[in-house]
Amino acid sequence: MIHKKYFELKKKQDKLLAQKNQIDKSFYNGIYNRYKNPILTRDHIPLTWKFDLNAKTNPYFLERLGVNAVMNSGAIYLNGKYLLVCRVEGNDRKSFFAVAESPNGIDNFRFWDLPVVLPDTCAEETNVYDMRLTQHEDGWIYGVFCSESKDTSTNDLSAAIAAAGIVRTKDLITWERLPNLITKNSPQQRNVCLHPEFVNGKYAFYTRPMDDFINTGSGGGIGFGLCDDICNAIIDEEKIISPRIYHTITEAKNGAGATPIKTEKGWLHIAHGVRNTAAGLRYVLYVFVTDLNDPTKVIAEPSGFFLVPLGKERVGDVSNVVFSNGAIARENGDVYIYYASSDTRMHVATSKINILLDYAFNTPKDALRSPDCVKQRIELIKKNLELI
Ligand code: M1P
Repeated sequence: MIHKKYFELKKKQDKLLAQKNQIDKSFYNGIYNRYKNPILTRDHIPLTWKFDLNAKTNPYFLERLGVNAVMNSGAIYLNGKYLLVCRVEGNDRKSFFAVAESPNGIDNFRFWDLPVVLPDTCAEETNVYDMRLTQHEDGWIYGVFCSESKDTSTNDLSAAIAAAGIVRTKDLITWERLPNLITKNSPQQRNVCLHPEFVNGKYAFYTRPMDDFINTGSGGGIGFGLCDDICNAIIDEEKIISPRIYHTITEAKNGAGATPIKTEKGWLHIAHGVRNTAAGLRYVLYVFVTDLNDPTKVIAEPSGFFLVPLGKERVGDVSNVVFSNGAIARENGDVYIYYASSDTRMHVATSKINILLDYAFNTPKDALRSPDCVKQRIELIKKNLELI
């Protein structure tokens, strides 16, 4: 017999899942819309994933397997649905992937009945998270994610090794696991993303070389590398295309975010940059565009951040963080940018390709020094004063 508390909680959850989302009109920058509600939180997790519903075996209706957070989600538009492959983190700190779908990309996200089951091919793998989905021109949908294992070469209990795991699928239901990416010159990798097209006949990856699990060390930024065989992916050489720069939003580290979007003017990237503060690391999103024929060549680099945590978004398990590893661009030019706030919940921001390109190409570049930045601003103000 099902415990009666289930029906009470289910009614409450159904109401939450059916809630319409609305543009938050208190925010305006002309570049994108923010929305009033997060699109996915731990309260959206099906009750069947957390409770034993049976009144006999769970007479007090206790949560048996709690869920802590829903965050960093890959995104794809498939068969008329907006699909997110979410990072769901259990109370046990282990993450797993789960697909949530929405009819319109901004609300009514519902998880599929069961979480994703990836082939368990790596005995030492302890945690998996942050999948980037790429609809590749070879016909497969690839998922590239962080595969984390314990670093057994040291006595430090927290030491870990991050590698890029690779899976592929046609339907997000059945997944084939391929060997992890090997980057010959980088001991660790996180935030790796597969480019949607072949480059010089090869598979192309955006990488994030790291010496260490947390600190990138000599890792200079977002890298780019080619490999011949996706079933045995080895990158001999990585070229840094979006470097870390002193006193900018990428000073501490940065990483590829959503799979780049192909536009008539170039590949549009939504990445994350990290700086250090007295209150800890601050993660923001930024944008750059690369050449259609040479994805290693940056052709637009607006200064500063694109999107930052605001209001309630600023607080969570890892506060002062926004992180995106998925966006959907529709044929009509609509863009849905999925981002997590403070490693706790998922949100959407919406824009249009032409607006994002205008932002990317017409926002001045970071002038890198206060005297030059103020000159940029005075130039803008003077032009405006002539108009008023
Ligand atoms: O806690 C913030 C983010 O930290 C990591 O990102 P990065 O490798 O750039 O530091 C990731 O673990 C990410 O999941 C997390 O959101």
